[in-house]
Amino acid sequence: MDRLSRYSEILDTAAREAKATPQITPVDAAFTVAEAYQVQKLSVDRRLSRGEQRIGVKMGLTSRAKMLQVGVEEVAWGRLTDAMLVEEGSGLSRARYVHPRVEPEIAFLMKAPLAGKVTPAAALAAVEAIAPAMEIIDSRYENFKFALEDVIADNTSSSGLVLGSWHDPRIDFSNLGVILEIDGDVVQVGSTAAILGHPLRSLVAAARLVAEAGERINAGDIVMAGGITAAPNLAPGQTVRTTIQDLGAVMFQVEA
Ligand code: OOG
Ligand code: MG
Repeated sequence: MDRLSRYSEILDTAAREAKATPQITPVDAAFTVAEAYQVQKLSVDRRLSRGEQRIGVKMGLTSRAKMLQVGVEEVAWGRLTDAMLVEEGSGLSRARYVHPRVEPEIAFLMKAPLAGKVTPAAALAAVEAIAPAMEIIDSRYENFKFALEDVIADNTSSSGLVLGSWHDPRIDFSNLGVILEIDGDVVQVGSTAAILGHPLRSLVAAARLVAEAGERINAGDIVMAGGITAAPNLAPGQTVRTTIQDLGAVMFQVEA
């Protein structure tokens, strides 16, 4: 097995067994971003070969708060599958994750394909609807520590997403207030403007980055725009809720 396939197997196994694995970059200084995206594809292909379906893509590290939290200052993308969907209002099992965190996000539902260099207007025209959302991220690396190449190889920590109700995308969603509550306490506040100044810029970047990998965003895809605030840790017993101005709330519970 070649080196990249071996990394993909290690990361896929770490995700399936919810057991942390050492970072790649400290022992493989030659590991590049391009190789990391190949590892990501190989590891997601393993999931698809087990029957999971591709449902879209996610953008990561699109806000200052997120970049500062993990010390990586580069936007990255990852692949979403149906196995990551967590039903809104339901409970998720803490035991299935290594050290999960939650991020308030905004999700796009696409009605037309998008790829390459596109304008914000063209990106918006391809959007069917927007929803308040949360992403559950779970780095497969020990202590949630990684360099850019590591986190890309690890599918940018993707492990779950929760979607709220869909809204007409023609509303102005450039600067909507965002509140993240755990057990009724407000733990993070922010604005959708934290996402690259406007969430649409994240979709524009997604179209470009996905095309660089020879792929595209398809009609019917979900695109997660990226965390708006720093991501708090999840623990059993918590009720987690994100409310976005004009878009409503989305919630889940953490079970053992
Ligand atoms: C990397 C993934 C970041 C986001 O929305 O910024 C991400 C991580 O923090 O583990 O999903
Ligand atoms: Mg995210």
